[in-house]
Amino acid sequence: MDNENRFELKMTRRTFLAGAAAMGASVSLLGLMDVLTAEAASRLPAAAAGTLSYQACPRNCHDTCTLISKVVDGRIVSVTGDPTHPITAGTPCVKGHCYPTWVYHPDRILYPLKRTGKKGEGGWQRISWDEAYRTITDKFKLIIDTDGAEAILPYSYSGNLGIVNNYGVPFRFWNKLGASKLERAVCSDAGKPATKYTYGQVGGIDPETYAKTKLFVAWGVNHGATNVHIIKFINQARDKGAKLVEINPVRTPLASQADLHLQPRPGTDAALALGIMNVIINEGLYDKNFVDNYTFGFDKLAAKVQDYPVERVEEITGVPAGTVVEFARLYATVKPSIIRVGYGLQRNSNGGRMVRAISLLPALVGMVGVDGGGYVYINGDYWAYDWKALQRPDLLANRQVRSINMNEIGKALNGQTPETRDKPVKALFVYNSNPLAMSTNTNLIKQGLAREDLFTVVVDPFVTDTADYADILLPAATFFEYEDINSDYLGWYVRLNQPAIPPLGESKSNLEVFAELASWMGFTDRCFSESAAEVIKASLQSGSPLFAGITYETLQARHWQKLNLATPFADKKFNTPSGKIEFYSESLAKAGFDPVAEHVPPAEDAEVTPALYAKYPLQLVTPATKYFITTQFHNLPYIQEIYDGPLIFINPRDAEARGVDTGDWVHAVNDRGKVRLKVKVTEAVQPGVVMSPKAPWQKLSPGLNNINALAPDRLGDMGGVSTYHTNLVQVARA
Ligand SMILES: Nc1nc2c(c(=O)[nH]1)N[C@H]1C(S)=C(S)[C@@H](COP(=O)(O)OP(=O)(O)OC[C@H]3O[C@@H](n4cnc5c(=O)[nH]c(N)nc54)[C@H](O)[C@@H]3O)O[C@H]1N2
Ligand SMILES: Nc1nc2c(c(=O)[nH]1)N[C@H]1C(S)=C(S)[C@@H](COP(=O)(O)OP(=O)(O)OC[C@H]3O[C@@H](n4cnc5c(=O)[nH]c(N)nc54)[C@H](O)[C@@H]3O)O[C@H]1N2
Ligand SMILES: [Mo]
Repeated sequence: MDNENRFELKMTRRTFLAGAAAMGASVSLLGLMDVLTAEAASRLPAAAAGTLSYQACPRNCHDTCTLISKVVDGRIVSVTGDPTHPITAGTPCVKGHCYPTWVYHPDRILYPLKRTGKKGEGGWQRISWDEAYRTITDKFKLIIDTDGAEAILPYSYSGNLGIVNNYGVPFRFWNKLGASKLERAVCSDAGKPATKYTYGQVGGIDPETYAKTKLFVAWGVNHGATNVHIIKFINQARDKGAKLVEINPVRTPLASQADLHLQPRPGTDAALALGIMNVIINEGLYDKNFVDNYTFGFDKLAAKVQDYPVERVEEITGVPAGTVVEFARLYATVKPSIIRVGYGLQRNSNGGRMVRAISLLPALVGMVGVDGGGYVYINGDYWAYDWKALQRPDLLANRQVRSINMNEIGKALNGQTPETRDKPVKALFVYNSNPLAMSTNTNLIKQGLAREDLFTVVVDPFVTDTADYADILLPAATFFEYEDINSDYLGWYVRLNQPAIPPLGESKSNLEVFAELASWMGFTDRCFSESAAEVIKASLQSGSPLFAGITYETLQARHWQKLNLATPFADKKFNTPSGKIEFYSESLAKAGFDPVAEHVPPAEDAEVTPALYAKYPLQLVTPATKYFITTQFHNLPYIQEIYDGPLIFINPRDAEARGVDTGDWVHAVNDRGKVRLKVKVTEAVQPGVVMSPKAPWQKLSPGLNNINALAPDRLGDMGGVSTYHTNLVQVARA
């Protein structure tokens, strides 16, 4: 069915007309389509034979590539990047190049399976879809009768960011069922409220405008791993003389090329930002006109920064006072400038406070609402979909259901949260996620998943670490096998995802799985029989001006479309209580924070927890690596060939003190767990800080444990966010 949308790039007008009729595309779009496809075709290297179709890479990634796959004799033979897309510009990342081997991986699950061995051991028997659905829905009905629907917990996050298959149809099912809600706060949820207190919205500037800047500040973001397609815009600016500053406890590849690299201790960036503002204000370098007209509470900020003289900032952050002054002067005088804040730093116990402090800087120097200048954290609130049509919250029918924070999944499965103490989770339904590899305190999760009285379903293309604990394992189709749309969370696009091939084996899209589960549950609502195309059409009908001119039909013709959005804040209007950018925020005060900004030390720290620090004196940060997207791709042969991990970066001083050298195996330990890692001695990290990337599979790692066995399940200061990087450990030779 989905395959009707297959589409040949080099089709003739006649074959196109037939195809357009099958797709229901409007004939008035023909002219436009011919022009665009001809342009795309002319720029594709030797793309001649084979059927081409367009995918929107649904991995959780800032870049969100538009891919073009070629099918010969029913098989995908190549995947490349759309050469006409400004961000993708013809090339996927190292992982995108591997997609054919991902789709046709011999380990793909192709049939529904039930577990035959013990939980965690694997051991599978093929069953029919009917048996799988009957087992799941019989169990769900029993649980609903005895414990209520809230005893069922869906667990999903970002394995696939499709609007239909992740954000849409599954929610309809859970709402209808009345299952517990999952608070999906692993990723960026502290930085969002933090930014909103300042600007009244989260959405920031277009990454394509980076090319126009004179100063680019990458603050807690690792472009070389997580934003590779964006580096070209930074380089375009640098070619015209722009300066690059990196602020990161780790010397990333881009930091090693930067004009200036500030290397604060993890969890100290609020103090750093306040120190920078101290210099800018006390030296009179701020934009007085902008501050007077468009900001609120400058006097309070001016008073607050007096607590952060550069000498004290050096003590807290480890950044030399002279470097703080040098950067402050640069930032106040070189314009236009951009601050790009990553998500890594807000995954700290004080991460919301850090983003709040940083977000004040652009306002101080008038870099808001200007072309080539500004602030960007995450642009997800430009996703102006019709969320009600997509997720159908009305199906909950006013039932109040409990909410469980995904960062506490281990505690929840073991009855260690207030919500689950008396009302245990009886069934867990995992899709688009691999919590046993990606979440925190994974030894506790393992203990929960091993519960004999827990019924677990996993839907995934592969037998992941989590899947080993499933009672029923369902084969997920990949995005090359179904239709969807995607949005970037950094770039400003809506993108179509066409199926290239039919689903392999008996695999199914999430849409199909949830629609069929609904039918087995006896749910007769019309929304459970909608096709992907119908869901897409409904989702685009929000009436938002951002989506003006973006329809299912135009996406069929053009594959991606830019949002109808101008420079944010060009009108200098802010959706805050004062209508201005708030240096002082009553809402922040009401939420229990300093109304301006403040540094509080991380929750695991020499000063705050001295006994813990005495045992575990190294701050471990566990950010992204270019080889994986969180847990995905670790199982691909090509990635395994080039993957250099599981590494731990350690400063020469700390290595010497422990008698270890590059290539040695060590254990990183704390009270939560023990992980075996390979040493890389490097000055990329300062003494007292170690780095080991997220998030290999446990079963593909030495010692059958990954770095998240050490990660704390404590929640951050804002938004219930995860705190992976507030993590003290000790390292010793294995
Ligand atoms: N140490 C450490 N750990 C971290 C982080 C960190 O900074 N440090 N970051 C955290 C963050 S920010 C995030 S967002 C999470 C991400 O973690 P997750 O949201 O779990 O994302 P992935 O690992 O990308 O993918 C999860 C699973 O989705 C499956 N999948 C892919 N496509 C489909 C599909 O079409 N259908 C179905 N049913 N399944 C599919 C994949 O095979 C994979 O097993 O990781 C977190 N983990
Ligand atoms: N290749 C690849 N790309 C990815 C992912 C992946 O796993 N691999 N993951 C995807 C996901 S889920 C997300 S959320 C994004 C994340 O995208 P980013 O925000 O770029 O990624 P992270 O790697 O989590 O963290 C970025 C940086 O924050 C730094 N950091 C940690 N603590 C602090 C601190 O206290 N202060 C400062 N200044 N810096 C700090 C780390 O050293 C790291 O270099 O990337 C997405 N893209
Ligand atoms: Mo994320």
